[in-house]
Amino acid sequence: MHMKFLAVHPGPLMYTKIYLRLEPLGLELVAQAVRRAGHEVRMIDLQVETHLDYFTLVEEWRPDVVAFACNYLANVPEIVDLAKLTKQQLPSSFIVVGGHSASFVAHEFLRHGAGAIDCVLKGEGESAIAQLLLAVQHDRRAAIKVPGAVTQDGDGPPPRFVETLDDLRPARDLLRHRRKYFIGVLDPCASIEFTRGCPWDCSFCSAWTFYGRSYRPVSPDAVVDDLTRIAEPGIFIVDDVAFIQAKHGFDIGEAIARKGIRKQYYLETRGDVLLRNKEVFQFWKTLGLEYMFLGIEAIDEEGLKMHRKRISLGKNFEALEFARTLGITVAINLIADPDWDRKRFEVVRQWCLEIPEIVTISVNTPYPGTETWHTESRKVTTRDYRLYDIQHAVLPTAMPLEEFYTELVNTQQILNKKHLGWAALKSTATIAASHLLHGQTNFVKMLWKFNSVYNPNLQLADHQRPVTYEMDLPPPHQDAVNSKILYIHSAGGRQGRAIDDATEQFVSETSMGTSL
Ligand code: B12
Ligand code: SF4
Repeated sequence: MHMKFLAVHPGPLMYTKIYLRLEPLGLELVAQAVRRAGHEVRMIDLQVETHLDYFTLVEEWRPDVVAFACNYLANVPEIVDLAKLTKQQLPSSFIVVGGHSASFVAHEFLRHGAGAIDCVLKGEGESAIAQLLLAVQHDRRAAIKVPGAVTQDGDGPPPRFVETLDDLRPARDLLRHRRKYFIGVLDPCASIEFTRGCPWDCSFCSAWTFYGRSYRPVSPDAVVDDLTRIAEPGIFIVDDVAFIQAKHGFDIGEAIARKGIRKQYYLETRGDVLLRNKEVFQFWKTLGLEYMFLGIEAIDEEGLKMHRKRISLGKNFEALEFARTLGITVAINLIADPDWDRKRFEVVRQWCLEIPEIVTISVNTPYPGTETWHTESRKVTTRDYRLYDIQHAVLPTAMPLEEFYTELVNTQQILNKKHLGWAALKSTATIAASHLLHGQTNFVKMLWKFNSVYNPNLQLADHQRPVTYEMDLPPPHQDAVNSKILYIHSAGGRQGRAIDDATEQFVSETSMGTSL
């Protein structure tokens, strides 16, 4: 007997309101795994549809299972409230939540749900969802036997990896508003995955703790097969660090060239990977690479060390120099620390003005699932999930909070002055005109939105909102990594902390199925 499965992506975040809006690729994979198991599947993305649309769909279609994707902490309260209202509307429905953040705060989710959330499915969703649905059909209490499941009865076995990333294609056809997804001038834009996981271990990041420091490539054939089904001209490559393995990058590129596929690409990578694999990036420029994001994070050695980026400042600057020679748009990110004073912001502002790149600035935020969540000795000033979006200060600020936000937004304004509004339209006038002609308004609308989204008074007011759901604090644990409490998928083999040259060589040269 088949069931009706409704996959739901929550609403937009502060980030999404200005820079980009992307299709929920992970949820599409989960949806496809469910469809392959013979169930009827629908999907709704609340980044582009309303809560009213959602409740209307629930009322009319009456799904047996509602599955929410939660990659971001800031979405937790919204999902808990939606789950509660859904359970009232459809008491017999089974409600499950999955994704990065859901995996790291699984027990809290169940507690906030007060009975409305039946299960949190940790880890890679496509590996266990069909098994979970079998349990839901026959004996709901058996859900606890599914790998990765956390239910009101306790924790199931640890989550398992999918056997291969090659045999499942995302259910892209289930989204009703595909033209709403964009990043900058790549409008409309689809997303694709070339590899999964990251072998580095930056202290502020949870990519490696989620995937147990494994790193797995998708085969070039599978990538090309997926690409040929994508209608959009823009492609966001979702890999945390693109082209760590030069051979894999070349193989995919050559397969794309052979097929004659022409797209425009966006990717994210590290400075050291860029320098080591220059030819791959040069090759991809010829294939249509348009945008690159480099996680620079700090412009001083001390900052890089604090985030454990395992790269020197000199290398990062060298990487920037090289990126400029590629003739593509380069964006970088810097992490502002709440202890920054006015002088520090001023230094960063000057630096941002001197370089041609787009600079985004985030706020150092200990995030559940990261090492800093356990080791950050400063006490967090709030446990409101909605403020954990790396745009708000959740650690004590050295300056009064109001001044911190004023300085932060003034620094972020550099981006506005350099790259948004009229400045950007001048340099991208032809692109913008062509988008408008094709009815694509996402990019052009975004150019004028900065001031209405980034505003110190609004940031400050966000701290005053009543808080219904508060997250738990972690027990202080200075040795969180070695004790393995951080991992969702268990760490596959790599025990020590150091990434030495030999390991890097290994990561870059092994072509398939690396699991460290
Ligand atoms: C695209 C993206 C974004 C987009 C969001 C677009 C969108 N609509 O989702 C933007 C740019 C807005 C964004 C912002 C941020 N992001 Co982000 N983002 C990504 C990125 C690059 C790709 C996501 C993706 O499509 N992955 C591929 C799919 C296949 O994987 P997936 O979504 O994780 O889905 C799998 C599982 O999570 C699970 N799953 C997912 N949904 C569901 C649902 C159910 C029901 C089930 C059972 C399972 C399940 O199964 C899926 C298949 O295996 C990831 C990195 C990555 N490579 O995953 C980071 C990542 C998810 N982001 C992250 C972070 C930290 C952020 C930021 C906080 C800061 C930042 N680093 O930019 C902000 C959040 C802003 C805010 N206001 O809160 C972290 C993880 C967050 C966490 N919870 O621990 C990641 C892993 C990056 C990283 N290295 O730190 N991000
Ligand atoms: S910040 Fe980038 S390099 Fe560092 S662990 Fe996360 S994904 Fe890997």
